[in-house]
Amino acid sequence: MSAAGPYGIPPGLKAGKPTIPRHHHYERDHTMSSVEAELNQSVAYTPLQRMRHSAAHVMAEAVQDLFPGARFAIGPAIEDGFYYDMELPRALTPDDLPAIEERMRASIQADHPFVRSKWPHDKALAYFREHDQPYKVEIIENLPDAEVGIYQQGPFLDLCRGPHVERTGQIGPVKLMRVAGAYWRGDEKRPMLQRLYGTAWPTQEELDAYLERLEEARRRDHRRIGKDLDLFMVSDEIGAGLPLWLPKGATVRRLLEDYIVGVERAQGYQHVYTPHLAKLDLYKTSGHWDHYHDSMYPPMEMESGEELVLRPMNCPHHIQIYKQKMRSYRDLPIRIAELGTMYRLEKSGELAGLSRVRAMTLNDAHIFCTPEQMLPEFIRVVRLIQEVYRVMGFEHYSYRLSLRDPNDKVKFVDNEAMWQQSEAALRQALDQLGLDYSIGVGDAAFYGPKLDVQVANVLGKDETISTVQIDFTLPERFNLEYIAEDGQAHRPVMIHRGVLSTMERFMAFLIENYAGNFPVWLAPVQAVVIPIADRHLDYAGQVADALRAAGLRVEVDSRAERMNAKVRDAQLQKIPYMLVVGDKEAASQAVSLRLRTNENIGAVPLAEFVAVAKRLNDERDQELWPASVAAQ
Ligand code: TSB
Ligand code: ZN
Repeated sequence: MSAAGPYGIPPGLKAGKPTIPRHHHYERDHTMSSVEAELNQSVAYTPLQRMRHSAAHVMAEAVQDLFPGARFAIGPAIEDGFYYDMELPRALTPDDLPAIEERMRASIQADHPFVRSKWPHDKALAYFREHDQPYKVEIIENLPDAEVGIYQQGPFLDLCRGPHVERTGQIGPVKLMRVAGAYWRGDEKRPMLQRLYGTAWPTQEELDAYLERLEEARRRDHRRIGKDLDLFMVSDEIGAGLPLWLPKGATVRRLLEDYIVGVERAQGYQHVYTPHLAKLDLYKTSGHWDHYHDSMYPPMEMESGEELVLRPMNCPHHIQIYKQKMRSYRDLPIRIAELGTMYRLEKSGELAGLSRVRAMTLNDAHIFCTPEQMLPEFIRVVRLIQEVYRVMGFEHYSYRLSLRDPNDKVKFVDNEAMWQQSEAALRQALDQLGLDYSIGVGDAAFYGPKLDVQVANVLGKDETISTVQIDFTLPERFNLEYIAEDGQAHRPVMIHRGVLSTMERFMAFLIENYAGNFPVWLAPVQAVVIPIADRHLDYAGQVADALRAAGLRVEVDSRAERMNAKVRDAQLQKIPYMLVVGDKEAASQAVSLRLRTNENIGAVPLAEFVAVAKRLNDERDQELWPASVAAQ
């Protein structure tokens, strides 16, 4: 298994270096786009990055030519391409891109050499001042060196350490992608610049393949599919990161919740409901306020002086339930589960559709157990995760052992012995399971290490779905106890675990994983009955009733549209089954079955269709229709 993702998207396509339109119209700098990074990374450039960095200069040359007075900031190579941040006399639109591209091609055609020189600090300052390039001036002012690097190709001269290709003719096929806003030096208080993104590849085939991958990613993007299939929405009037689940998305969510709650019940979990708010003091005791403060909504002060917070995690609530009674070793393990709603103040630039939100419901549970039970309980959780992934048909995922960063005493509790002990326990469990895993230093929870299950989204970005965490910290902080066989009070261990992740992130991943083609059991509408003429409406109603009686979700398309249009619409909605009914079908109590894949199965007796669809549904089968059930 690998985290490379099921879409053939190379690890290169990462969020933060986006090449796909986003909802936010300004970019946050996640990686190497700071001025310092650009100036320092020259050494690290691969030949491809060097070529792309040269393409950025050629793009700036074209912009300078088309927009006299343009001021340039920085223009690095990034994953899959390059950008340049610029201040222009007017805002660029997508319509501007072809003209800029054309000038770039002319420069590439002209095969200008990239001429490198070193200028004394003063000379460079004077030059860029004279040419009204304040951003370059600011960069030079911050450079300690006595000399600065200058590169010139054709008419364009730039402050740069390089390296570059030798001649513009060595730049492969280029394409400009889009323009976004970006603050100078990533600082909201500095000017907003225009960031023009482009890509360049050694060959046209590679460029085409890249654009095709992007197109496929766009087709699978859960934000787009979520809209097309009416699954969820966001509203400016509600707020960023606060998604609304529409009826169809809510149907899928409820099915997932029913499924996971059933599985958990069978495994001895007890489900609870607890409030989304608690006193701030609770989170001071737990350590959230000290270590997780940045992700918490500010406290609300009551008239009584009491301070309440929206909970960022459910653990302290479940701990109170554990503490409600004196517990004996005979009661353990106690597995308290909840579809627990929680709120995290994620940074606005990091919000992404459903996959990173601020209001979310976690398929959460906390297992309270004896130290001896910890290993077997941990292993049971991992097996549960594997079983759920099998049912979901997930193939591409990987395990990450998430450890603390020993130098970070702010994000992680400072307790050397605790970390040693919990990491050793986790590694022992992983060895016993025989799992391959990577290590994420700094990815632990503040209270303990985790095993995270990682998938890749369509943007190629790695994200965590399931998580299993060993915690010796919170039992200590909340003074948890059980009476052991020796009659003495002992400290239990806590395992925090999420199997489906939050319903939000899970839904985002499901949509992208299936490209919106939910398996039969999860499809919001499983079948649409399509009467050929109005006189078939009665029979269509009977067909729908038969499906509903079998627990299937069905709609009748009684619109005055042509049959083909109805079939096409049902396919666009990715409804698994289209049941066309006319005179023949009505007379023989049959349906003419067409699949969303456009495969035409033909006439199937109604009773048989219902039986097969019900079986696929009830067994949560991934198969759309068994090949063995053909037309009669
Ligand atoms: C498992 N206390 C534990 C719990 O008991 C906990 O909250 N762990 S967590 O912080 O790792 O979050 C659990 C899961 O929620 C993550 O693995 C991730 O899949 C999901 N998640 C975290 N933050 C977000 C977010 N902002 N939007 C959507 N899902 C999120
Ligand atoms: Zn927890």
